[in-house]
Amino acid sequence: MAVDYCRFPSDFVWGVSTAAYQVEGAVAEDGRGPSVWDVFCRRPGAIVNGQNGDHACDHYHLYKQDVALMKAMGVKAYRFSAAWPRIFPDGTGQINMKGLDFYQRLVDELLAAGIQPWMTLMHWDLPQALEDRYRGWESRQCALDFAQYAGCMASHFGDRVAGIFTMNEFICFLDKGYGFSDEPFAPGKQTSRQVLNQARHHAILAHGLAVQAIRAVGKCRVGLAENIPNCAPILETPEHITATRNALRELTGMFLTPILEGAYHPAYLEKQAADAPVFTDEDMKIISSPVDFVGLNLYAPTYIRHDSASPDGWSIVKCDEHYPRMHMPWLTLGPSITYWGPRLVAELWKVKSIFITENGCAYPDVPDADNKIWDTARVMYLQQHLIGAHRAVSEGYGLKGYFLWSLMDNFEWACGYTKRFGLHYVNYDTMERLPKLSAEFYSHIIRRNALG
Ligand code: PNW
Repeated sequence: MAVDYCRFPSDFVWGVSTAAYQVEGAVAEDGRGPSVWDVFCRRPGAIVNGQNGDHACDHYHLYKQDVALMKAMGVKAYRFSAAWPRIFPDGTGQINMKGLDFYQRLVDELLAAGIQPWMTLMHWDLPQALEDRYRGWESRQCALDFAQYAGCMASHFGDRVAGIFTMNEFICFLDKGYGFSDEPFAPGKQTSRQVLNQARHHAILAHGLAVQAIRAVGKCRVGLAENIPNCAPILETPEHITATRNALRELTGMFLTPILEGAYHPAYLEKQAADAPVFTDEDMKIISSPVDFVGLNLYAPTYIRHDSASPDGWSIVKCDEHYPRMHMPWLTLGPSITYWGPRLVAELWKVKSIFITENGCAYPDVPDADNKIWDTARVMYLQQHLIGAHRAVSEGYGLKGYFLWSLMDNFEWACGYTKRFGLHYVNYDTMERLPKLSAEFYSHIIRRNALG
C-alpha cells in the first residue's frame, strides 16, 4: 500500500514570494516616486546589460492574471512587497492614494481567490527622496519615517492581510548598499565601517519602531524576513551542532540577535571596536519589541565546524569551486538548511512561529519547441529543501509555512533579467507567463500536502 511521504500539517502555509521592484514595473505611474533602485540602475555598469525594473513583469497591470496563476496552482499565500515610494513618493508627507489603491486591488483579488496576503514593507526600494534628503539609512530620521509609513500601511491593510514583514534582508540594502561588496546594490555607496554600522543600527531601530507603530494600530501580526547566514553543522554531532548554534548567534550579531535578545552580540561590538554603532538602552528596548513570527530566507549553506583552535570555538568550512551549485555564483546546494534554519532559531531564541519566507534557485531555463520548460534541476532543489522543512516541522521546531522564491522570473537586482528564479517562465517581450515543470511539481505537493 502506498504511504504518504513527508505529510505536512493541514494548516501548513504554502506560499510564493515576490518583491515590488522585481515584478511591478510601472515605475512612473499613478504618482510613484523614484526609489534608490531606479536611480542606481541608471549608473553605468551597475546592472548586467544596463537593465532596470522600469517594466519588470508588469505585475502592476497584470496582477489579476498573476493571482489566477497562483490560484491555478492551489497556492495558499502570497508574500509581496509594497513599494514605499508608491505610498509616499517623497518618502514622507502626503499619502499617494493611487499607490495605496493598487495594493487594495491586489489584496481584493487575493482574498477573492482564497489566497492569504502577506505584505513586506521594505524590500530595498527606499524612496530616493530620503537618500537625497539625509543619505537614507545613514540618518536616524529614516527609522522614524519608516515607522510612520509602517503605521500607515497597518491602518489601511492590517485587518486585510495575514501578516506584515517589516524588512527583508538587512544585509542586502545595508552592507551591499553602503560599502564592501563585489556586487554592490543600491544606493551603491562606499562609506566607512563606522557609517555602515550606524546605518545598520538605524535599520534595526526602524524595524522595532515599525513593530510598535503596527501594534498601535492593533490589527495584525508582525515579524520580519531575514537572510541569516544559513549555518549548518558539518556533521550532526553534539559538538558541531553547538558550534553551529554559537556561530549563527555571532554571525547575525548585528541583526537578528539584537532584535530577539535586545543586545548586540558582544563579539560584534568587540570586533568593531571604535567603529561600533552608537546607541542607547532605550534603542535596544525598541529594537527588541516582541514579534509574532520570524521569516527566514534560505538559499545556500554556511557549513560550520567545531574548532578548538579558534577563539570563537567554531570556524566556517568553505565550499570550494567544485562544490555543486545552481545558476548563481553564491547559490551552493545544501538542502539541510531548511531544517537547521528553523531549528537553530527555535533553540536559540525560543521563537514559536517561523516561516521560510524565501527558498528557490536560478536556472538558465529555455523553453523547448512546445514552449515547455523542463526545469528538473529546480525540482530537485525544491524537493530536497522541502525534505529539510518537513523534518523541522516533524521535530516540532515551529515551522508554520514555506514561501517559494519566486512565483515567476523577475528582475534579479544586479543580474538584471539574466537569472531566472521563477516557477513561471516570463517572456519579457510579450509578458507571457509559462508554467515550468517546477510549477506543476509545487502544485502537486500543495494539493497532496505531502512530498510524495
Ligand atoms: C534574496 N546571497 O536576495 C532577495 O530577497 C530576493 O529579492 C532575491 O531575488 C532572491 O534572494 C534571489 O537572489 C539574496 O548573496 C541576495 O547569498 C543575495 C544572497 C541571498 C539572497
